[in-house]
Amino acid sequence: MHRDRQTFREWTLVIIMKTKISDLAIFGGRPLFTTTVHVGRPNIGDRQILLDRINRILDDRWFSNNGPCVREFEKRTADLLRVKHCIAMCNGTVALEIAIRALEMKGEVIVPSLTFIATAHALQWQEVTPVFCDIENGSCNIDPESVEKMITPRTTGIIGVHLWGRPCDIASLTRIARRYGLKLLFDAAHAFACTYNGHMIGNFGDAEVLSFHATKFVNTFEGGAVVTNNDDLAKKIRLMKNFGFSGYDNVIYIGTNGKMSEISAAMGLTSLDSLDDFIRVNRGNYERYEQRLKDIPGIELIRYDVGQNPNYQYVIVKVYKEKASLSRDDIVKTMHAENVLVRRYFYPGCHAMEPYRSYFPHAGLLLPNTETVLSQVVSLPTGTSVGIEDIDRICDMIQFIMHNTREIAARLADGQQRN
Ligand code: T4K
Repeated sequence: MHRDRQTFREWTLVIIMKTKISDLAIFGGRPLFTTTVHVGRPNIGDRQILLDRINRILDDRWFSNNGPCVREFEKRTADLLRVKHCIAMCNGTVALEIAIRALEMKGEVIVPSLTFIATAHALQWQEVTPVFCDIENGSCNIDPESVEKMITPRTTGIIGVHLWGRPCDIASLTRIARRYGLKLLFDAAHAFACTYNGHMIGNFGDAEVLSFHATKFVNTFEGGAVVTNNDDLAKKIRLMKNFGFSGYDNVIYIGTNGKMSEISAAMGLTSLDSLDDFIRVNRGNYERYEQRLKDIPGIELIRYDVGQNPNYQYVIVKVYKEKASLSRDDIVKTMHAENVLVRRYFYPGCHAMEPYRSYFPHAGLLLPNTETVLSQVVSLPTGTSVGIEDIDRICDMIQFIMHNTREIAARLADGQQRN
């Protein structure tokens, strides 16, 4: 891991102090980094151990269909999360689709709009209508009060999302689901290895869905899983992800191909080996951002609750335009010019993307908190490819931008940016 960070720094570091507005790359200055600094660079773990695993896969000529690496990855994940069943899949979206189908969600299912589009698409793909509810102002997670308001006779379920790895209000959602007889699924794509009131995420609702995409805290290149304590549901999901095969030549259920490959599982096992290192690095990065950004007016870092054992995979700041005198989008544009590819996760919200935008053109009116937060959030680079020195430079730049917002805004309004 140390080598990954070293290589990254050698490639990217050009020390440029910004002292005047014209030093900003957007106005013609030299960019702060010579190559792009990304949000979501994959964590790699120990390269040699990964290559050894891959060599074994090649020697054994067993590449897929519930091979030894997948079985080990499922066992280690289930043990870590202290959950009975982990069914590994080819990605988190297919895991969501299969879980939705296995739970027999139909009609309408309530989801927050502030999530990655896959949460909504997985429903629509199963011809279930996603009904978008609002988020809580403080936590930015699904608001149980808003959920309750959206329930109709057609509602069959709720999907809660642990956005940016911070657990949503599981207790209230569980109460609502029980009261109305609804299925409860959690999209835990961001929350691998996190806890909720001392219990591992993965144990709540009817099932929880994980993503092991390259950008995730633990990755399998592409991958996902459903985790559940329900034996019957686990059995059904296992069949569904393998065409419904129950032994040779015997199909007993409609299914699809949701299997994880051996090479993916090898990467997942290597990620699991380094899990504590990933958390340590992520936490160090987050704390550095926290320390460096705390006194900068107009922005606020969204804090993790240390008691919930976060994985610190996302570092998110909110920009308050009223205080900053510069919009979030102009800040993003200015940082992109410096080769810092911050992201607006998850602008513009699922309700503002197709096909939902056309289906429910006025959905935004019912989502005031979501609309506000969507105009404020910026996701900053972190993970094992980002060094503390990189973070210091990014923070110096943010500080410079935030101290010169009026002049930057005026120049942008004047069309002075470099194209
Ligand atoms: N639910 C939630 C809440 C999710 O966030 C996701 C996935 C899912 C469900 C679905 O799970 P999967 O089916 O994906 O397993 C990225 C990911 O593609 C997506 O998986 C992830 N959420 C989402 C948060 O982020 P984009 O559209 O931002 O991807 P992209 O290509 O712009 O990459 C993001 C950044 O990562 C870039 O700055 C480049 C960097 N990157 C990316 C890849 C793939 C790398 O440095 N190396 C890489 O290999 O969606």
